[in-house]
Amino acid sequence: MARKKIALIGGGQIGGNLALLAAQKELGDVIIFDIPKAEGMVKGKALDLMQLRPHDGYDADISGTSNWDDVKNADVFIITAGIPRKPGMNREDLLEINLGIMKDVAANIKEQAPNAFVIVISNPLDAMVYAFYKVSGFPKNRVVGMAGALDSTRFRTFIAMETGYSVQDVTCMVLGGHGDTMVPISRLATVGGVPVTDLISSEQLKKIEDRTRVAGGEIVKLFGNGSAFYAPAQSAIEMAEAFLRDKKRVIPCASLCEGEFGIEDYFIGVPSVIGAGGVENILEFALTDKEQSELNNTLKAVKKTVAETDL
Ligand code: A3D
Repeated sequence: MARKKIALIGGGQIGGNLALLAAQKELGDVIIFDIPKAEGMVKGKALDLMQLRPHDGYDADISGTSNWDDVKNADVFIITAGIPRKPGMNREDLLEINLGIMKDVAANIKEQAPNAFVIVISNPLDAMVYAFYKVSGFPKNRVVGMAGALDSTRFRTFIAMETGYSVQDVTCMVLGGHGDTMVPISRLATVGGVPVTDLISSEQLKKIEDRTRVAGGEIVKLFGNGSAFYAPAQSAIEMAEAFLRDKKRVIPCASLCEGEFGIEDYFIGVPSVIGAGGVENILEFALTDKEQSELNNTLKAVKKTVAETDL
């Protein structure tokens, strides 16, 4: 069977790590695409990664390019094209520049690979995935945003750090937009099936929720120039793997809601089933009044940014 083709649009910090993880997981051949100015950089990264392969013995091909023809008929696209935050910036501050880039990228992907599954990472996430959807005209099941996967692993991490138990046994989800209004659903968080609410105090839990909401900003501040890239890359690779291996994973992702959770026609973080059909389903469940009102609040923030796209 021919190997699958994974196209990474944007070969910066996240793009480079996506390439490494995709190759190590043997998801398929990897093409790192970037603008002509960065062509040498992505060709160099690709060559470096090719030379890492003998250690693990995998045969995936990794290449760098700035020619759209090279990503023709790729199975999966992961888009990180754009600029990241600097300290003091909101994700929304990136809108103007990244929207222009996303429109260009969407038009090119539509032309080169009209049947691909597309994962958007560029920020402001909920507006960027919406923009891709509108410009490409792709069906909703083949367009998804990576955010909830990352926000949930951040929440998991902080719960594990606070309780001292294995991060592997922590399950939880964060819904809503990828911004400070995101909604960690603490009520359903567990450690090995035991409710977290029975393990730590509500004050401790509140601190963890608050840290989760600004976890991206905490890293931006430490870096001084740029944003997180290791965990974001792994989060997106899990989504790509779920699609390529038809795993039916249930991952919080920015999916197009058409009535689910009372949300109409917006991409926002909801539990999504990812398999060979792309986003195959959204798992709706009963929220408490407080959770629903928090979700309505985060939707307001998403609507505001989406309105600024004029799409
Ligand atoms: P960075 O290392 O700057 O890489 C971005 C790359 O995009 C650069 O190599 C650019 O040259 C390239 N690029 C710019 N314009 C184009 C274009 N038209 N076509 C192709 N490539 C282009 O940034 P990064 O990798 O750290 O972050 C990438 C994006 O992801 C940013 O917008 C971040 O804000 C966002 N991000 C999102 C999350 C989420 O959880 C949603 C987390 C972390 C970062």
